[in-house]
Amino acid sequence: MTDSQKTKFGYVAIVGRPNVGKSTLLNAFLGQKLSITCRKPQTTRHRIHGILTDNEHQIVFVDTPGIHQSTRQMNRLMNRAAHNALSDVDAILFVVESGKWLEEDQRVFQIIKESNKPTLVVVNKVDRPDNRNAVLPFIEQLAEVVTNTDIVPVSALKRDNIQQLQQLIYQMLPYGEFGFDEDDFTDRSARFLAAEIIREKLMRLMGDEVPYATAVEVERFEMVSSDRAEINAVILVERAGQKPIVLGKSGSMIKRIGQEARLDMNEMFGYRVHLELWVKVRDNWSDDIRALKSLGYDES
Ligand SMILES: Nc1nc2c(ncn2[C@@H]2O[C@H](COP(=O)(O)OP(=O)(O)OP(=O)(O)O)[C@@H](O)[C@H]2O)c(=O)[nH]1
Ligand SMILES: [Mg+2]
Repeated sequence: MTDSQKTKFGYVAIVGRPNVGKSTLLNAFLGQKLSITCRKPQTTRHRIHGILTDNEHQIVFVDTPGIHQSTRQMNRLMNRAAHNALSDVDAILFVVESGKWLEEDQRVFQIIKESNKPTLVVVNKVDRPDNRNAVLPFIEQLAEVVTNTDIVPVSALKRDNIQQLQQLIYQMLPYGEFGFDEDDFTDRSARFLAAEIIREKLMRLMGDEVPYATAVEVERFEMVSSDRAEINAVILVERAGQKPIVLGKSGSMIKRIGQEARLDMNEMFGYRVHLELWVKVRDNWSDDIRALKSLGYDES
């Protein structure tokens, strides 16, 4: 039990348009990988909590799907997950990409303003060689748009200025007792994290279209001894024609997905994992609200 006068505890949402580096930022705070990342947009589909604790502070970071415009059911649920995240938090990190203020950023900023929560603007990717000289002018321009809000340049990838950002977040946190165990680092189950790791490999290893038509369902996750788990997972695709693409030539693609996922799982869980993957066709799962709910996309 912590003393509520001495400790600070709060929820901090990480929001922004797709691909600005929100999940990379969460992982930088935690000093380890929790949330999956990819160079392609719309990688994060579910809200995920990452918990960071020191002697006096506990921050629950809420990583959210990038807010964007789309009418597909899954994308609507992803947007809703991001919106819902805002109503329950104590503060917001609004992540933008250095040198790139788009209409989508403006839209996200509007939503944040309406929430009336303490906000920091995080200008990410300042390490990119193509815009290093453009960082200062960008911040100056941004300051005219996001008035009365602190702007903090960082590189989530290189973990530059993350400590300083953390100090600023501490100032925004309310006093209160810790809400989680000091050893906890996420609210998500190993089962969920296993599915996400597989989805990351699909995003990273496959072409530009098929990954968006896939979902992952862990059907079995069993500790067969104290240091060994057996995991069976199904990769869902929307159309029969996508199945051979996920399998690859003589099964080479799914083999690689399985190998890379298993290595990440070994590291994340700290025990050995035996992983079996299958591919199944489930027609239009991404537009089928019932299928989406069973896959954990509905958070209302
Ligand atoms: N150069 C550079 N690249 C970065 C940085 N932060 C993130 N990236 C890259 O940007 C891409 C997107 O990163 P993510 O963390 O997946 O972005 P996101 O905002 O979570 O994206 P969604 O979940 O799709 O909304 C990845 O290729 C990252 O490696 C950074 O500080 N510098
Ligand atoms: Mg993400």
